[in-house]
Amino acid sequence: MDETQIASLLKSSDIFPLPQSLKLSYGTAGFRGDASLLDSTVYRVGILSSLRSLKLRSQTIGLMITASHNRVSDNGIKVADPSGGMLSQEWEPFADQIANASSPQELVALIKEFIEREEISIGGGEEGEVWLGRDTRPSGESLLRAAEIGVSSVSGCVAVDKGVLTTPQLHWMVRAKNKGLNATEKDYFESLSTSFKCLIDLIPSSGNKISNKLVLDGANGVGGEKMEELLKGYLSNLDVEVRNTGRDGGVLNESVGADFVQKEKVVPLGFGVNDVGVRCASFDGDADRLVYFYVSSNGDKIELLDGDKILSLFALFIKEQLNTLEGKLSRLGVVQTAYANGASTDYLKGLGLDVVFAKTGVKHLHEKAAEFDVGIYFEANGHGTILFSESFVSLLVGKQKGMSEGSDEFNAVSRLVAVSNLINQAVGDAISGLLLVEVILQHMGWSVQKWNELYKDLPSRQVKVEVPDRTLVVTTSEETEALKPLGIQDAINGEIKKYKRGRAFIRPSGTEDVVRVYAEASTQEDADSLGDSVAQLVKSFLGSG
Ligand code: G16
Repeated sequence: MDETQIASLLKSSDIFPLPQSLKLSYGTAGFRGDASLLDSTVYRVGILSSLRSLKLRSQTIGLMITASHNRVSDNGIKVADPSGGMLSQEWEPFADQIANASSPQELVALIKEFIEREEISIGGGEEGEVWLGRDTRPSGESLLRAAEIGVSSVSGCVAVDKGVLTTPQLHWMVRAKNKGLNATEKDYFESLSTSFKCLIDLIPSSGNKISNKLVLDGANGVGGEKMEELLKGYLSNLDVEVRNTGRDGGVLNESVGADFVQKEKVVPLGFGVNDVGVRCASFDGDADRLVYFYVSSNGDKIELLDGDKILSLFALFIKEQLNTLEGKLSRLGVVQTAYANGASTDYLKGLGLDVVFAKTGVKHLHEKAAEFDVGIYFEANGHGTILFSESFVSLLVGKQKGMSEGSDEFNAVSRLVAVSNLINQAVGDAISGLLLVEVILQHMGWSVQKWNELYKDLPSRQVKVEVPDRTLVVTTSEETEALKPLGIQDAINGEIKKYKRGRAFIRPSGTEDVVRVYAEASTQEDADSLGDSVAQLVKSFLGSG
């Protein structure tokens, strides 16, 4: 790194001093916090993204300004690697270090040491490119400017502002760009709508017809807006009414959206007694999570179809197509986390599927799903997708050439290839997930109620506990047991034993300043009581926040 580069970094980092006593951690999905404190963090992640692009031979990196399901006054950053997946976990410690560097001099020293270790060359004609996107948070625009300054403070690197996008759109575009494909937002919409129409055309004419009507809760965020664009420009025949678009004064994620609906299991704002029985869906604030629900008879309760149910529907459909093909061509596997409802895991195992578990965070699930030819992963909160290995898709396309057109086998291959184009291969995507759910329900001739009957969820409860220091909770790799504070797991086990089909665990959130408690039991009363007593244990071991 030459003197000009050092001077440029010192100068630009002077504009964005680290707020006093701010301690940041990369967390489950990037940095998050109160938006007013994040200028320096976003600027520094801009630098990191440029270095990553230089390291990976000028491939494009994505940087998304969003705090997803968190409140509107928060913001954050997610980084997309060239594959469209999350930033390699190997770079997270460096992200933590630079985000917490207390002075421009320390920041430059850390960068110097890192680029030497990683053999990244700056200033010798190498070029880097970072695509920036943001959600609809009011703080997004100025944070995006900080990111731009960070990116361009590294010699040879440019930032390209892609405007307001959903997180999965940016990941999709980055992936497409690095594969040499068309990578605009229009290409994204065209790819989704073409593969969706192809799947609709492949629906057997003999099946049940179901109501097309869907009501979508857009969380007052970017997802509702983008869904409307898709409907207007590409899929005008789809009967989707979008509510909570943010245009009518509603606040992002406040009593609306996938996180609210899934955690609280209540009707979001804007929905009620007039929607009883209708198929409804919710996106989260940056549209990477999707859940379905329907309002039950009294108008204030919902039946929730969470990520586990979406996973089960997808698994069933994919398995049906694979079974139609002659010979065993692929390894199909599913990935869940400790939050997966026990009944869903039993159901999936009952289908004869390989079920594996990963730590919370799509970066962990994605990695495991990529080990299969077709890997389906979902978190109960609605974040997930289906990964198709490229070699498997090529094998399918090759085999299809020898099949007679219109045969069951031929159609099964066409469906699998269309699904691989419809469902976002980069990351969980509420829009593409919704389109796939819709087409599978049409294919099966199933109402949302019929889909819900695949299995009955065990009653569960989630509690957030505010404590002075959540990092004191340390768990095993699958997060099912707490190793620290010492003694807490024995106390939790003591509570679990009191309930039939009792299961509970605690873990520190990686996106909010809370310890999360999950409890499950054979009745709702028991799940509530187990959740409350474990929350009490957390308070007594860690103190109240
Ligand atoms: C992010 C991650 C998800 C994770 C969620 C909650 O979601 O992408 O994989 O499940 O945070 O994480 P935690 O329990 O650690 O707070 P999002 O939609 O907020 O980006």
